Formats: sequence, C-alpha cells, structure tokens
Amino acid sequence: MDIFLKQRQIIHVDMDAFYASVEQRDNPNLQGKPVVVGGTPNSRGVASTCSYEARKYGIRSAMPLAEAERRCPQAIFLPVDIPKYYEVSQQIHRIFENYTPLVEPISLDEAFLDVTASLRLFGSAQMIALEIKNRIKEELKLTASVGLACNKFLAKLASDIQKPDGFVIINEEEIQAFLDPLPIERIWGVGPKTAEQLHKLNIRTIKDLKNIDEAFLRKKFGLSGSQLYYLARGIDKRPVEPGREAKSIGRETTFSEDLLDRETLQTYILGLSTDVGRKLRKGSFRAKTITLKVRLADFKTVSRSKTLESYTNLDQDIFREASLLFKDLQLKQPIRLIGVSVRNLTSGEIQQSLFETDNRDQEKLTKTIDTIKERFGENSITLARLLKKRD
Ligand code: TTP
Ligand code: MG
Repeated sequence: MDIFLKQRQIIHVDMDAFYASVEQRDNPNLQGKPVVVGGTPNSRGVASTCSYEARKYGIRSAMPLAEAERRCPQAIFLPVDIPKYYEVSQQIHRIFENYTPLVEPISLDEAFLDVTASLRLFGSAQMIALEIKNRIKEELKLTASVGLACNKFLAKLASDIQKPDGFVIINEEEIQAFLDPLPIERIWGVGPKTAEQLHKLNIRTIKDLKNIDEAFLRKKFGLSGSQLYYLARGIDKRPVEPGREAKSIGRETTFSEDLLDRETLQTYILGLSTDVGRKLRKGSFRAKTITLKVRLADFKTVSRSKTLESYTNLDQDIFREASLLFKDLQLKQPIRLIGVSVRNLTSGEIQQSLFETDNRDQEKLTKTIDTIKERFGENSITLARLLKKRD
C-alpha cells in the first residue's frame, strides 16, 4: 500500500450530545438533568438529541418525543435552536483553523482534520488532538470526543468508541486488534441490508469479514464489496476534503393529527419549500437535488429525490419538484410527517432559469419578499395559499 497514505494523521472531532450540551451550558438549571431537544412531548415530533443523563432512560435521537416522555417523565423538553448551535459550530471551526486548513465539516458538530502537514509546526498529531479537545473545553465550556488515526474510517471509530469526553488514538500496530472484535455494523457504509446479507454468510465481526476474499465480496456487493475488503483491514484512502459546505438544507413538520387531505398536504409542501428556499438564499446557496420525505401513520418512511439540470434557489422550483414527487408517490394512507430538503449545493451566483423564460421576474419578486421579511419579520408577508394553514 501507498506508504504516504499509511502515514497520514487524521483527527475526527464529534461534540458530545451537541444541542443538549449547548443548552445545559447556557442554563445551569439544566445541568446534570435529563434534557431532550426537539420540542414539546405533545407535539408528535421526534428528539433531535438528548443529554447523556436522558440516555440512561433509553432516549435516543429520532425517538418520538411522546415515547421519550414515557421513558422519562421528569425530562426537560426544549425546542431546537439551530442559529445558536450554528454559532457554536463556527466557534469550534475557528479553533480547528489554527491547526490546519484541511478541515472537512460533516455536520454542525463533527469534522475531520488532516494534520499531516502541521506536525512540524505543532510537534505531534497527539498534541494537536489534545490541544483541540482542551481548547473546546476551556474556551467553549463543552466536551468533544476526539479520535486520531491514519485515515478517516479509523479516526471516526476512535472518536466514537469512548464517548462522551473520549480521546482515543489508534496507532498503526494496534489497527487490526482494534478492528477485529467490532461488529460489521461499525464499518462505514454497512447499513441494515448489507449487515443482514453478511449475517446470512455468518459474518458478524470484522475478523469474520477478513476471512472472505475480495473477489467474492465484489461479486456479491459490487464496488462496495471491495470497500468492505479494504475497510476490514483498516485501509481507507478517502482524502479530507476541505471547504465542503453543509451537505443539505431541509425543513420538516410533524402534524398534530395524521393527514389525508392531498390539498392540505400540498399547502404544507408549499410552506416547507418556501422555508427551504429562504434558507438557501440566506446562505447564498443554490441546490440541484430536491428531496421529499413522507412518514406514514405506521412510521414507515419513504423519500424520493429529483436532480435538476441546473441549480436553483427559488421557492417555486423547489415546490414544483417536491409537489410532483409527492403526486408520484400516490400514497393512500394518512401521513404523519412531511419534509422537503435540498442537497447538491453550490455557493455563489449562478443565474439560470429553470422552467420559465421570465424567471428573472420571479427572482426579483423573491428578493423583494426576502427584504420585506428581513425588515418586518418572517410572518410579515406570505403567499395567500399559506394563510389558511398558518391560521
Ligand atoms: P450526533 O453527533 O449524532 O449526536 P450528539 O452530538 O447529540 O450526541 P453524541 O455525538 O454524543 O452521540 O448529532 C449531532 C447533532 O445533530 C445532535 O446534537 C442533534 C442533531 N441531530 C438531529 O437533529 N437528528 C438526528 O437524528 C441526529 C442523530 C442528530
Ligand atoms: Mg455529536
């Protein structure tokens, strides 16, 4: 294998119970208590995350809030405050930037850093990793779990294995001993389906997987079969890609009662599309892929995406696609949750009409509406069709 790749020094940082920890930090009354972030338990929404005190009761991300309350009636439920967490995320990134320009953000609370070229300046990768962890604690009063290894796959496993407040270094000679006992579900890209197929072959741990040759895995799983072969040996050549922006922007809503009426649902899709468009424009982004997500009354979740020919940040484009995706689903059951999101983002100005030749008028109108909202508040102007819903 490429000697250089073996010698890379990659750090993975993942904040502990991120949204909940920020809330606990800012309100001493919440410290040491079970805190669930996601909204009120009677809202039918799901938990974004919860404090480690709440995890003792079995509460987890994506669990319905009502279920969280059943498990821990004394838990404190808080709404999600993305602008606040975004601000903290920026502060964390300012710390990272002291050590390397090669920072790849994965989400608000998680990033990879390639510090291979920073060693001469800062001593060792271990020192950089420890300093980052300590600075997050001292300057931001938050704990992060940090992993250090020679590639992304191992660094992420390392940061996860001792959560919360973890600090794990995987040295070259320890890689296989570290990996062997782990269940195959811990391998990057192994979801429930792949895991099931591997279990049928009696492959449960990474050690089991190592006994299978590459040709067989390739035949069975295609390209990702090769990936399995290499990851089982701790080999991962993916570079840290700096400057990658947030991967997606989305909005979803859980209804207070399951909804069947198509017209009302379309009105919600319009409202969500408008919010997503606004978020895109606020961040100076445009997007190419639009996704509609629907959760049925029985919690079965389906999502459908459409990639456009060019980038857009217009509400009407997002709505048109999301609405078509919804129609194509031809669902007959009542719906519990609906969400619209966009990905494949680009930043900067690309003026491209998508559907209409007079899109420039639409862009002008959108800009005017944005300006009014900025000056007079988000609810100061709204589409007539949305008025009924907001009432
Ligand atoms: P995670 O890093 O997955 O979770 P966490 O930081 O809360 O807890 P830990 O890392 O210690 O296990 O996600 C980071 C944030 O992203 C989390 O605080 C809330 C948000 N999030 C959601 O909104 N929905 C989700 O389903 C998940 C998993 C996370
Ligand atoms: Mg985290």
